[in-house]
Amino acid sequence: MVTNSLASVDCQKSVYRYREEYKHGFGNVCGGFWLGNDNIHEMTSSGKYNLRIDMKTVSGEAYYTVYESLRIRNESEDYTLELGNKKHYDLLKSEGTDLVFSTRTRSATRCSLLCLSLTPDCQSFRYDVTSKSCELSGSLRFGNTGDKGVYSLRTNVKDCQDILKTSRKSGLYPIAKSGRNGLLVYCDMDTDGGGWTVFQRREDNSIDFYRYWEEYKHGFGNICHGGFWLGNDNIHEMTSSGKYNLRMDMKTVSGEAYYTVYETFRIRNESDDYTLELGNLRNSNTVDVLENGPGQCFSTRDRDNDDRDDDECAKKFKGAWWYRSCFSCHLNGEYGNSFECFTDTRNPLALSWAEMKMKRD
Ligand SMILES: [Ca+2]
Repeated sequence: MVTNSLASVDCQKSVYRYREEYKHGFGNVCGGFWLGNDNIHEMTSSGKYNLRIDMKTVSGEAYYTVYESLRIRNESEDYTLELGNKKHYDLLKSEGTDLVFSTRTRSATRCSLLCLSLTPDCQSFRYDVTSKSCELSGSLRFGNTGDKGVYSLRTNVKDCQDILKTSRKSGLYPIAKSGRNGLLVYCDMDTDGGGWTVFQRREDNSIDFYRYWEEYKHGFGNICHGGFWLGNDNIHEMTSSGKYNLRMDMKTVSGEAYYTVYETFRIRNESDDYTLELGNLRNSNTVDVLENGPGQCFSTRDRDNDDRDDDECAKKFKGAWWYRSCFSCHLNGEYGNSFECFTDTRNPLALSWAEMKMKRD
C-alpha cells in the first residue's frame, strides 16, 4: 500500500512536464506516474540496482529489457543516468549510458502551474528567486528545504469531503495525517453526492483478506486494483476527528446492488480492540446488515474477540470483522466463499464487489 506523500492528485495524462515536477514526482499511481528524480536518486544511491523496462506496443506486443547498475546522480549533476551492462534485450543502445535529464527550467510561472497541478487545495504560492524553489501556501512546500529536497505534506485537507471543494473527480488524493507523512486515500466523488473516503474495497480474489492483526492495523492490498484495507489505525484516527457516516456498497454475483448508510461511525483505538461504534441506520435498500456489529471488538485470525466461547469466527469464515456470533454481512470474507451478506434472514448472498467508505455528516 502506498503511504508516502509523493503521489499525485490529479488525473492528468500529459508527460510534458517541468523540471520541478520530475524532481518531486507526479501523476496518479492508479494510472501513470513518475516517482520523482530525488527519490530515484536516493534509492539508486543506496545500493546496487537493476533497471527493468516493460512495454507494450499499440498492436499488443510485449517487450522488456534489463540493465545492471542503475543509478541516477543528484540534481546538481542533472540527474545523469548511469547504467551498467545490458542483461537482456538492448533497448537503450542508441542513447548511450550518459543521458542528461532535461526539462524546462523553473520560474514563478512554473510554480503556479505546479500549484494547480499538484494539489487540489493550493490557493497561493511564492517563488524564491535565489533558491528557485516554489512555496505553495497552505498545502505543499518544497524546493531547497534542507531536507534532501523532499517536500513534506502540509495539507489541511483531512478527508475527501475537503477535497470535494476543489475536485469532483474520483481518484487518489493525499490527506493530512498525524506524523510526518500524509496518507494517500481513494475518494469516491460519484456516489451519493461524492466526498466519500474509501477505506475498504473488494473487486476480485487477487487480494487475500484472511490476514493477521498487524496487517489490519496498518492496512494492506492494492488501492488501485483488486482490493485493500486502509488500516485500523488510520480509520480510528479519521473517525475520531469528526462525526462520520458510514456507507457500505455491495454487488452480488447475480448483479444486484445494495447499500446502507449509518450515522456516527467510529472505531476505537487498538487498546479497545478497534471496537465498532455505530449510530442509526439512515438510508438503505436492504436490511440492517451491521445489526450485530456495534459494540463489537475487531477479530482477526490471530486475535479472537468474538462472542463465541467455543469457536473463532475469523478462522471459521477466513476473514476479519466485528464478529459477534458471527456476522450478518462479511465484507472482509474469503472471496468466492465467505464474502457474503445476509440480506434476508435465511440465506446469505454471495458478493462479487464491495466498498466501505466514510464521510463527515
Ligand atoms: Ca471465540
